[in-house]
Amino acid sequence: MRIFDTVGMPNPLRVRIALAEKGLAERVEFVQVDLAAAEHKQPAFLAMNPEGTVPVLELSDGTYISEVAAIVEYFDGLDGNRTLTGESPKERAVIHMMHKRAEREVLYAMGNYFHYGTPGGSPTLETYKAPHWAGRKEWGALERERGINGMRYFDSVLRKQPYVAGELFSLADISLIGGLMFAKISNAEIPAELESLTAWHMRMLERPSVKHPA
Ligand SMILES: N[C@@H](CCC(=O)N[C@@H](CS)C(=O)NCC(=O)O)C(=O)O
Repeated sequence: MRIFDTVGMPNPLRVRIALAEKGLAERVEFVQVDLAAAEHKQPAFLAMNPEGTVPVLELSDGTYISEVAAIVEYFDGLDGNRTLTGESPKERAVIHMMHKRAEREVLYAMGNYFHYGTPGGSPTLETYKAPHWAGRKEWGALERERGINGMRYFDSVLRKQPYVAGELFSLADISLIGGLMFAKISNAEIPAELESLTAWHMRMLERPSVKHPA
């Protein structure tokens, strides 16, 4: 299996954390994609993933799987022990819901802030991100606010339970970790009063799969 990936970016990191959690790093070869040069917006890459984003998983039969959640779902099912995406219908549904909230309210919000409200990745990459749109900076700033509100929501969740989806670490935690990484590279730190979110984040940063992702 191959993963088209860019080291240091939050979405590929989510898959690398999942691989470390599952002990599957050895089964995967990583192929680096140059985001700064917009390699992922060229026809050869778009044929694998029309969204033009990393990561993309290539299976040995030529199937391409994009979307972090779909890739994690695949790896989590390989050993018949779904530790990241849940076993029972209820576990699977709650993890899916909380993962979507983390993705939408923090990761995508802060990702939009990064691309539209800050200088972003590189001038070449940002050419693909509507550079001439007059309202881009204002929208980026609104997305930052949305991301901070998302942090407030997760602080309230983590006041009551140890992990984002309940009692166990899951894909939902991985997605929130990715969101906070986007916040960090955009200089949108967690507000100091969000103590439960901050404590959870410190704990996550010490977790072996997060400290040493694949
Ligand atoms: N929905 C996608 C998002 C992937 C994504 O946005 N990846 C970023 C890297 S962190 C990317 O490729 N950005 C380049 C761009 O948007 O042009 C997923 O879950 O895999």
